[in-house]
Amino acid sequence: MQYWNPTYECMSREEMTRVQTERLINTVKRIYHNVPFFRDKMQKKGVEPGDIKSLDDLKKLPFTYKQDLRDTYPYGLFAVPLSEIVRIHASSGTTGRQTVVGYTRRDIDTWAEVMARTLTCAGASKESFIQVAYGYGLFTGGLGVHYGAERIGASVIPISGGNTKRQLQIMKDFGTTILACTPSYALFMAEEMEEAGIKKEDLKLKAGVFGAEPWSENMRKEIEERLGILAIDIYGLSEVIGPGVASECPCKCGMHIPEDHFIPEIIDPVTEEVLPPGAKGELVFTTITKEGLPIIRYRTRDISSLNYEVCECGRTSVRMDKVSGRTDDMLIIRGVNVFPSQIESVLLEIGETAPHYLLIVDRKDNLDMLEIWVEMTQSMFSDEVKRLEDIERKIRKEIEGTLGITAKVKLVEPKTIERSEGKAKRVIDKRKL
Ligand code: DLL
Repeated sequence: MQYWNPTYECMSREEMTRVQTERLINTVKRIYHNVPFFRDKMQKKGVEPGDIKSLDDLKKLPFTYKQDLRDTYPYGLFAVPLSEIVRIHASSGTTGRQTVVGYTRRDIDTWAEVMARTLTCAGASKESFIQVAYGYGLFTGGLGVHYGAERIGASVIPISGGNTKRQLQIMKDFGTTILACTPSYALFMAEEMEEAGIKKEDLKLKAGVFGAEPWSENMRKEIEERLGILAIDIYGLSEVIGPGVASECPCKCGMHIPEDHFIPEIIDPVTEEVLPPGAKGELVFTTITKEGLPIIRYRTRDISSLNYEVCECGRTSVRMDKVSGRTDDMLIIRGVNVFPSQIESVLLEIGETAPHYLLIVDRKDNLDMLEIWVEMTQSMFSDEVKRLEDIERKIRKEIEGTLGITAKVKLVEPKTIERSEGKAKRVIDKRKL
């Protein structure tokens, strides 16, 4: 098994607790003195830096919300003078102001370190050719993977997202061995590849590091088969650092968190109580080495659980389960909580359609209606109407059986659902309009 930094990745729990405690105490002191917004929050809660003596004291600290970053836009939560900031990123979000994040030189170094661990998990080495098809720019995906890949000494192909034909040409000609992009874009590339007559055997591709959006086990299977690779789930968010917050290893049984930099917790999003290992809830992160924008108990809204058992790969770091949805984009349809990923799972399980779908939620006569558009494959397109109706019925029954909701299923022509080169848009909720 390959590790990037075995000292930390395979550290004993006692030693890790010692490292984390010391770093947490320092972070809280620093943020209390340097960020008035956070000092106010602590004072309102009646907590002082001196109260934080162990990891158990973490729960005494106030939470940080995305709204806090918006309220202090753009630089209000930065903990160093702006002259120390060497990079700024931002996440667009769907509503409200952008969330702005800043990095010091050391933060960029930390980011390269955690991304080097992530890429090593996927088998990357000095010999690898890493095609970075995440977007470069304010989004953290492109540059985050880029710096990690350079840290390893791999050859980086900084192509950014888009222009799929060119992506495939370069993948073939330059001998790309690792692909980095969103899972939906990977699937789109596989589709275009088949159309362009490129076979997976024509490529040197061995693995992919896919993340930035939720995806199911079935989607993984589909990508792995069609591209002939190992597909690894990688997780991250700009507020914590970007990609590099967690990554699967080849065992594919949860994503390892570099705990010497980020402390995770799982809480009940309603009662805000900290939940035990294994319990599903909202993921919360505290950064313990970041300088520019250290963040305490950040509410990610992502739903996951934590597993502290030592992994078969030998890493001792805690693993977070695949993100199963978000507390906020969870759809509630006639009182039933529905995550788009659950519907995706059903569609891929049935496997007769193309893996592209769109959920349209509307309200008619005070009743929620769910319509699922699923794309036909090219071969289905020439099928008899009766067979198509059978497939629609099958999907409807399966959704009803597993999720307990009725939906209208509509098979649409190949290529009608808009493709994304970044994060896929899977839901149109007309009820909000
Ligand atoms: O998406 C960082 C990233 C870039 C991660 C490239 C992985 C690869 P943001 O734009 O701030 O940052 O969006 C963060 O995306 O809170 C999750 O809801 C979602 N997300 C990220 N990775 C995954 C994943 C980047 N592997 C938000 N599975 C997070 C599910 C993910 N959701």
